Amino acid sequence: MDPETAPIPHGRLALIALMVALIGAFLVWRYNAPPATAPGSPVAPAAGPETPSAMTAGPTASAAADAAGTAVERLRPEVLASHPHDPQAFTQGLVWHAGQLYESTGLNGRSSLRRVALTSGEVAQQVEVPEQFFAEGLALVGDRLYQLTWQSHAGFIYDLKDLSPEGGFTYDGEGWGLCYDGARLVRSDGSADLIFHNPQDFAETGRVTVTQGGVAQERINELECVDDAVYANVWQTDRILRIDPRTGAVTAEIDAAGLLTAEERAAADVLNGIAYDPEGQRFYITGKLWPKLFAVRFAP
Ligand SMILES: [Ca+2]
Repeated sequence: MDPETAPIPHGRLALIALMVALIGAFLVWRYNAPPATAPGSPVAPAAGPETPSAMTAGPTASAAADAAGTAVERLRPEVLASHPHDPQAFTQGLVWHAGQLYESTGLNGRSSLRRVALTSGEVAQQVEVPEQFFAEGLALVGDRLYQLTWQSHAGFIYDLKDLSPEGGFTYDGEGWGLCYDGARLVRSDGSADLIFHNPQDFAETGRVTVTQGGVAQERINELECVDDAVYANVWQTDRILRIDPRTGAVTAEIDAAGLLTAEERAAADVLNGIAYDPEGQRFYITGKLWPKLFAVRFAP
């Protein structure tokens, strides 16, 4: 007789049946137990490339606040018009004032401050920044323009009307974006922080970490202060965040992908540059080496 078909003794059959029943009961108990972390928890968002350190972040008070009702609006730019933009301008700062744009461009040897005609994109006036500096964010305080530099811990001040130099200031850390909220200058440094400065002496007066769902949002770049909010480009992404600067919480996320054609995109660098026109109630957005600048509204 083939050993595989030999009859199993009755007692052994009962033992096997008991073991199968016990294993089955264990499996039913194990897989019906609630998991340690509920799926869809606000502390486990999809990670973007800009949030490498955020993957290990645990639940925080702001995550609870977000879950409690600080909904993040999802917005898209609604294009009102597009205008030419100098494709050689490595845009690092953008400001609208009285119908003209003021632009800070980066790269060593190519850094500048410009006054730019809005609709034609023509550079009406340009001041070169010494080549040892890599110019960054730009903000208007009264009738003076403040310009950051990337890693030189130094900034420049210019007269708004003729872009003549008016001195400078120093600061710790890197300079990325800059805006003025009417009382404070707000700086980004490539981290997830917004850093506040007194415009009189550029002394640091405080800082807040930008978070979305409790997760720190790294690589905050060009900034624009609008009413009680701060808008920020996130470096190397098409995301623009609207931030509550009192708490650092992101209140809206704008997906600005798709503004350039694939052909335009191939020759351009990343989205960077936000200015706000309160009279026309519109934003102007562009990017590093972008051939176009867009007048937009942010809409659902
Ligand atoms: Ca700006």
